[in-house]
Amino acid sequence: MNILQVLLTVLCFSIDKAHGFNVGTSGAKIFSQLAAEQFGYSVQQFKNSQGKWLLVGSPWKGYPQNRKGEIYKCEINSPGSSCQSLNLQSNISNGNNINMSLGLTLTPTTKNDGFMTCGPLWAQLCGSLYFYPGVCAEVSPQFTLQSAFSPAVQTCGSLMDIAIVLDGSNSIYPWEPIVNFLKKMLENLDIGPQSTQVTVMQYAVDTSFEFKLNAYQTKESMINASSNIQQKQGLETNTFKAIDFARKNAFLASNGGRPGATKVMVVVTDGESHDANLRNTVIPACDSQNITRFGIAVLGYYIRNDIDTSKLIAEIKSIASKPTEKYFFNVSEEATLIEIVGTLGDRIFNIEGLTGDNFKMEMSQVGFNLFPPGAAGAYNWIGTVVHQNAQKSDVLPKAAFEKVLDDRNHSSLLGYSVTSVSDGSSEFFVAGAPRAVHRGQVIVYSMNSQNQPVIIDSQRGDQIGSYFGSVLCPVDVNADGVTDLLLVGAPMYMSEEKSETGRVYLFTITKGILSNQGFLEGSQKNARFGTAITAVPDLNMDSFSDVVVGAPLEGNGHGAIYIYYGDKKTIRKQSSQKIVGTNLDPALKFFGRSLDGRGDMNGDSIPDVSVGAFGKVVQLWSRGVAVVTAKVSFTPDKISILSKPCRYSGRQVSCFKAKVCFSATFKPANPLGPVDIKYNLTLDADLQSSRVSPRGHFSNLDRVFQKDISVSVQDVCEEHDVYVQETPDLVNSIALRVDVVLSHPDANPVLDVFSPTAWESFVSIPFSKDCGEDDACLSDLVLTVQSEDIFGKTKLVVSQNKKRLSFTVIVMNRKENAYNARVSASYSSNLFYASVTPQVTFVVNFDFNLNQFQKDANVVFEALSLLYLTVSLPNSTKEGNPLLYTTSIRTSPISEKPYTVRFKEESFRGTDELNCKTAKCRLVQCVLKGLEEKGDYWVNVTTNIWSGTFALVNKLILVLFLAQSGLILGLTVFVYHRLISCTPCSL
Ligand SMILES: [Ca+2]
Ligand SMILES: [Ca+2]
Ligand SMILES: [Ca+2]
Repeated sequence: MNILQVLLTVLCFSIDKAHGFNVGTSGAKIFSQLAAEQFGYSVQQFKNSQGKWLLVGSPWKGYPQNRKGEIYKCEINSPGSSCQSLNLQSNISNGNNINMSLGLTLTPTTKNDGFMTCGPLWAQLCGSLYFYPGVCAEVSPQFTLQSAFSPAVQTCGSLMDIAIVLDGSNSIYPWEPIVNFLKKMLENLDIGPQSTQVTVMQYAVDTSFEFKLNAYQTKESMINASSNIQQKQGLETNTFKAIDFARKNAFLASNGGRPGATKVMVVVTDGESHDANLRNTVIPACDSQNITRFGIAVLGYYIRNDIDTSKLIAEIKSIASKPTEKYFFNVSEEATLIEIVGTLGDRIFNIEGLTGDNFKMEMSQVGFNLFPPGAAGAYNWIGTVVHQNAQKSDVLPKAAFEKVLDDRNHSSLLGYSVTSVSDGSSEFFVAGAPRAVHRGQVIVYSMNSQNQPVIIDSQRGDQIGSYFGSVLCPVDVNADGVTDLLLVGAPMYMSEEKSETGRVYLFTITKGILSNQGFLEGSQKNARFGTAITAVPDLNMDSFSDVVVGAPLEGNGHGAIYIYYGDKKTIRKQSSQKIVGTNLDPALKFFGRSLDGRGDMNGDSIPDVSVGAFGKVVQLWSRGVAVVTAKVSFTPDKISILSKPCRYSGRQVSCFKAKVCFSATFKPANPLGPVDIKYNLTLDADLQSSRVSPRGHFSNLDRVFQKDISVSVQDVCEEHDVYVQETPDLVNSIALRVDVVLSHPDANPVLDVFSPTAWESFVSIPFSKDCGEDDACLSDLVLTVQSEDIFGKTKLVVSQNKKRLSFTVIVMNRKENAYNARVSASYSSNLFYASVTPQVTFVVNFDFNLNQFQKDANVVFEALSLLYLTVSLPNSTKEGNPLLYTTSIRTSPISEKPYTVRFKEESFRGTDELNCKTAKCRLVQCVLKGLEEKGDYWVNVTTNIWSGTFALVNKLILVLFLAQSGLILGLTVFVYHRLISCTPCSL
C-alpha cells in the first residue's frame, strides 16, 4: 500500500476567553479577615526560611476608632486558611498620631529580602489640627520591624513663641468678639512649654502685658486667663509703639522667651495709628530679629462711621510680613474675626519651626507608593518624591517638578505612584501625578550627580478625571534587564457611556523617552480596569514576561482580572484570559483590587498569581502548558471512484483509512505529561465550501468522530475508516479537519493557546479524474446556440402575447473531462431571464421587457470551466481605520460605492507590516475565465491608500515618510498584493 504523508494546513487559531489559559481556578486558596478593615487592599508574595507566605495589608484595622492598619502573614502551604497579624502598628505608633493606615502599600526590599509597608494616611496631631506626613516601615525577613521613617513628619511641638498684640482703644466695639477670637485661636495651637507659647498684650495709648509667654503651661489655663481680659480703653492708638514694646519685651528670656524659638507677632487693630512716623524704624527692627508678623485689620469702626478704609488697610499691610497676601487679613467687623481663625492657624503652622527655608512637606503623605516612596500630598498637594537610602531621605524639592507639572491648582498628587525603569545602563525614575491638570501625568526623571532630579520626559493623560498615572508598572518583557514597557493605569477612564471603564496605557521607553503604543481596555462598564497592574515573570513559559490587570468593580463590584501574555518586547493587547471573581467564590467583592505574581508559590516552577479582594485574598495556581501536534496520513492517498472495496449502509463504496497521530511537548519539562485531550475529526468541515453534505462518513455514519486520548511526548496514533459517498464534486480533495480541546477544563497541563489546536489535511483525493497521464484536465468546450427565430433576417414583433425569446443551447466537449462546467448567458436590459428547460440539450428562455422597447436585444452565451481566485486585501486596521480601497481589478472598473471615512487615533509602532493578521482583510473573489493549460496568470488588483489614515501619524514617522518621498508605496507594508501571481492556477 502506498502511504503518503499529505500536506497539513494549520488552521487559524483564536483565543477564546471563555476557555482561559494557564492560570487555573480550581483549587484556589482563599484567605479571609475582616472586610471592614480592608483586608486585601494590598498583597505581596513572600518567601523566608520558614516557608512561603502571602503578606496582606489590612490598612483600616482599628476602624473606626483609630485606623492603625496591619499586615497579616498567611502561610500558603498550611492546611488552613487563617492569617496572623504581624503587630507592626503597635511598634510604630506614636501616641499623638492616628490612622496610620499601615498596609496601604507593600513592596519587597531587595537589600535584605524583607519588605516595606507604608501608611500614607498617617495623621499627625499638631494642636488640634491633623497633618498627614505618612510613614513607611521596613520589616526583616523574619517579620520584625527594622525601621520606620517619615521624612515628611513635622516637629509640630517645635518651639514657637507667639506675641498677640491687641488694640484695646475705645473704637473697638464690642469687646467680646475679640476675646472669642483669642480663645478660638489658642484652641488651634499646640500650647505647651515644649511647643508653642503665647503672650498677650493690649495697647491704646501705651502697652501692657495681659500675660507673658511663661505664664501658663497648658492650653486650658491660658484660655481661661484669656476669657478674663478686659478692654483697656484709651483715646489714642499707638500701634507702632505697641509693636516695638512687644519686640523688645515679649520674647525676653526673663518673660519666658526661648532661644531658637520661632518668633511670631499677631497684631489686631481697628484704626490708623497715631505714631505712624515710627513705622520705618520699628518694622525693620522686627525684621532684623526674625519676627514674623501677621497684621489683622478690623474695619468695623470705619465702616460704622463711613470712613475711607484704604489708609488703614495700607498701614496694616505695611506691618505684615511679606508676602502680604499670606500675612495680612481684614474683617468687616469685630464679630467676623472668628472666621479667620482656621486660616490663621494653618498659616502659623506653616511657618512653624522652619525658619529661613521655604521647603515644606506639611501636607505630604509619604508612602502612597514605594521605591522610592512617593509623597503625594507634599507642597500643598502638588506632591513630590522622596528618595530614601540607608543614610537619609532626600525629599525632592518642589521646584524640580513645578515647571513640568504646570500645576496652577496645586493638586497634582505627584508621587501617588512611583517606580523605576532601566535602559540597561542607566536608571530612570517615573512618578505619577494622577490629578495633574486634572488629566493626570507621568514624569520620567533621572538623578544627577548632585542628587537633583533631571526631568527627561512626561506624558499627560487624555481624559479629565481618569486618574492617569495612579498606577505604574514597568515590564521587562524579554528579561534582558532593559525595561521594554511602562504600563500606566487610568482606572477612572470614562467610556463613551460615561461609565468608569478604566484603561491601561502602554508606553515604550527609549533613554527615558516615552512613546505611546495604545492601551488595554477591559470589557465592561464601571470596572475600574487598571486599578492594579502587575508583571509576572513568564506565566506560560514562553520566556516572555506577562501582565495581569485588575478590574475590581467589574460585574457590579465583584471584580475580575485580565491576563496579557508578553510577546518579544511588548505584550499582546488582546487579553488571553479573564478570571471572574464570582467563579471562585460567589461572595467575592472587589476581586482584583491588588495583585502580585512575582513567584512560584507551590514548587512547580511556574509563577502563581495572588489577587486581593474585599476582606479576602485569593491564591490561584498556574498550570503547565502542553503543545499538541497532530499528523494525519491517508491510505491510499488517492481514491478511484471506480474502486469500491468497502461496504457501508448496505452498499459497496470507495473508502480509505485516515491515521491520526498526536504527540506533545510540555512546559515545564517535568513532568512530561500526559495531557488528556478530546479530539474531533470532521470531514469536509470547511464552512466556506458550498458543500452542504460531506462526501465521506466515519464508521459511526457521521461526518464527525470524537474521541478522548491521553497524549505524551511519543506519538500516539489511531486509525479510522472513511467511506466515500457518491458525489458530484469529483475535483476537490476531501478535507479532514482535526480539532483538539482539553478533556477537562480544570486539567493540568493545559493546551497552549498560542499554538495550533486545529489542523486540516486534504486527502489528495483527486478521484480518478480520468484526464490522462498528466492528471490535468484539458477540455475543449464547444457551444452551439439555436433559435426558432432567424435574427437579422426577419423582424421580431414583440407583443403581450408574444414576448418570449428562446434559445436551444448545446455544449459539447471534444477533449478531456471538463469539471465545474457552466454555461453563462449575459443579456441586455430589455430582456428578463425566464427559465431553463433542462435536457441534455437545454432550452433557455427570455421574455421581453414590455416597458422598455429597443431596436436590438443581445444575448451572449459562453461555456466555461471555472476557476476562482480569492484576493485578500488589508481593508481596515484593527481600530477600523480604512487602509486600502480597491479601484480596479483587471480592466473592469468596479462601480464606486460611497464610503464614510471615520478615523480613530491609532499607533502603528511595532507593526512591521499591515497584513491580514495585523489588519482586517476584505476578500475579493475573481472568476478566472479562458485559462489555458500551464500558463501563468496575473491578476492586477489596483488599490489606493487612504491617506487620511496616515495623516495623524506622529512626527517621527512623518519625517520617515518625507525622507523616503516617492518610495512611500514601496514600503513593504502595502505593496505585496499589488500584483498577484496566479502561478498554481493550472487546471
Ligand atoms: Ca527587555
Ligand atoms: Ca510569557
Ligand atoms: Ca506554581
